Order: sequence, then C-alpha cells, then structure tokens
Amino acid sequence: MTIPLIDRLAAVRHDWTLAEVETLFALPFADLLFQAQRVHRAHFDPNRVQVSTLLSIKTGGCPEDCAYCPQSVRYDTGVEREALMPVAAVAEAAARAKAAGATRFCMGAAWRSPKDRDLGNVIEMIRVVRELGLESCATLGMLSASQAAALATAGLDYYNHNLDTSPEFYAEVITTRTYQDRLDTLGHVRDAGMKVCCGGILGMGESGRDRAGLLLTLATMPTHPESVPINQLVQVAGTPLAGVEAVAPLDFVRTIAVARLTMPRSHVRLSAGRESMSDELQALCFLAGANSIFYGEKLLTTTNPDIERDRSLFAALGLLAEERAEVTAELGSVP
Ligand code: SAM
Ligand code: DTB
Ligand code: SF4
Repeated sequence: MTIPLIDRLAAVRHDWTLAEVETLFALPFADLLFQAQRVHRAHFDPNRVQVSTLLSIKTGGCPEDCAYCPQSVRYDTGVEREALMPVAAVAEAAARAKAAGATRFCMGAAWRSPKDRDLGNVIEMIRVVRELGLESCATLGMLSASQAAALATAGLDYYNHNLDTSPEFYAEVITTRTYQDRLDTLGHVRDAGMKVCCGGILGMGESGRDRAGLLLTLATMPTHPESVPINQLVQVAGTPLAGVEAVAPLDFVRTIAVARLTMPRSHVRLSAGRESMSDELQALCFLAGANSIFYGEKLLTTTNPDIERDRSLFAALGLLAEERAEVTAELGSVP
C-alpha cells in the first residue's frame, strides 16, 4: 500500500512528482501551514533565523537579458556601470555587516560569468570576509568546473546561482543562457564541495504550475540546496517586467510552505521584496517555514527594510538571529 503524502512529509525525499507538489500547493491554507510547521519544527528551532547581508561588488553593465534585472546593459534603469570594488571597501562593508549582526556576507557581481583575471580579486575578498569570522557567499554568474574548484579552495562557503523559475517559463524571462547552463554551474559548485544557494523569483507572470516546477526541480536534486532563496520580484522601471501583476501574497506564503515541505533541511530564505511586505505577511512567511533573510538596507541595487525595522520585527515575533555555523573553528587554516 502506498503511504499517503501527508504521512511521508517528515522524511527528506528526492523523488517528488509534479502531481505531489501541486497537491501540496492546493491544500487548504491552514492544513498547508500546519504541515509546514510540523516539518520545520522537526528540523529547526522555529524561532531562529539565519541572517545574511548582500553587497554588490560589481554593479551594472551586465550583457545578459534577464527581464527582471536592473543591472542588464539592455535596459534603461538608471543603474550606472561600476568597476569591481576594491578589496578594502569590501572588507569595510563586511565589518559593518558583522557589527550589525549578520553571520553571512554575500557578494554579487553583474557578470554573465567571471573572467579568470577577476577571480584573484574575488578570492582575496573571500579571504577578508572569512577572516572577520563571517560565512562567505558569492554570486558571480556561470562558473566552469575549474573556477568552482578555485573558489572552493579559497574557502568560499556558499555559491548562489538561481534557477529563477520553471524550465518551461525560463525562456520567457532570459534568452541569453539556458536552464541547462544554470544546472551545469550548479553541478560544478556541488562537485567542488561548496554549499549551494539556489532559488527563484515569484511575480514574473509565471503560473502556479511554474512555481511548482521550480520547487520540483530543486527538490529532486540529488542533494537539496542548503539555502533556497524565494524572491518576490522587485519591479524596477525600465525592465521588461516592470508593471507585471504582482504575486498574490497568500500564494507567496504557499510557495514558502511548499519549499519547506519538499526540502525539509534547507534554509528557506524570505529574500528580495520584503520592503513592500507588511510585518504580518512576513510573519506568515516565517510560520510557513522561512528561516533566513537578507539583512541591511540594501539588496544589490534596490532597497531592503532598514535594520531598525527588522530589529523591531524580530522583537515582536520573538525571533533570534541564528548563530553562525562551523566556520570559526576552521579560520586558522585560511591561507
Ligand atoms: N549575475 C549573476 C547571476 O545572474 O547569476 C549574479 C547576480 S544576479 C543579480 C542574482 C540573482 O538576483 C538573480 O538570479 C535573480 O534571482 C535575483 N534578482 C535580480 N534582480 C531581481 C529583482 N528585480 N527582483 C528579485 N530578484 C532579483
Ligand atoms: C537572491 O536570491 N536574491 C538576491 C541574491 N540572491 C543575490 C538578489 C536580489 C536582487 C534584487 C534586485 C537588486 O537589488 O538589484
Ligand atoms: Fe546579469 Fe545576473 Fe542581472 Fe541577469 S540577473 S542581468 S546575469 S546581473
């Protein structure tokens, strides 16, 4: 006899089907949140939230055509092209993030893929971030196997590379690289031994099936991404997706809950888009199993809630920032 879906929820599975994921999305809201809570509490302290701060180390002028992105050279968004930041400026920003309470520092670059000559500078940035006792994360675009190996050797803890949406909807959003390109980079990151941060964006005009398709792709990976950012599109004037109908708030919460249920041990990050969310909506996201946020007044080029607002939200909900994981003990071995 097959075990009913609900009874199988506590286990970490990699054999999800689209029908099962869609069944979870269609549960009555209270049942979905109850199950998500059950699974969340089986694997995490529900009152702890992991806190990451972002920095754009190389802004604008990107050759790609991602329809959501203010940094593409193809769209007139007012984002100016800047050179790669000096390492000392990155060190200062990382120190400020640590002092404000972040445990992970995520460096983003508006590249299709890094040039080998840039990688040396990024490796130096990883070193200073880790020396501060922060976990390091980078998102630099597509990587070759040897670039992934070089970043892993430098001590990079996480690599962020989002699938953004379902395989079927992807070509509506990006034409300059394929879904398979993204999967190949994720494979190189895994093979190099780094932790994977991979998620998507809601509110790009995708269907409910596309949201299920994104989560299905993530949840059927041989190892689930350790970090799953769920972004709400930040609409930026000048991008093709400015003016698209926003995702319904309760559908956003449902997506968080289904991510929690299908990837029970992953950190699910309530990512971009929090600035336009009420405290109540964010609270529902935490109840649905979100346990990570971006913290600090800026994402990459757009704004995020300021630190005071997040401190009072955490206080109102009795949430605490998660202590940082295991990296401190290893710091002595960083060259
Ligand atoms: N260029 C690299 C890449 O695309 O992989 C790294 C930086 S890129 C800005 C990182 C991620 O930010 C994208 O994959 C996308 O998921 C997210 N992102 C970009 N613009 C966004 C927006 N307007 N709203 C929400 N998320 C966005
Ligand atoms: C992720 O999933 N979201 C972040 C991070 N990973 C790199 C980026 C959000 C960017 C929002 C638009 C901007 O600020 O430019
Ligand atoms: Fe470039 Fe990344 Fe923006 Fe796409 S999402 S345009 S690759 S910076």
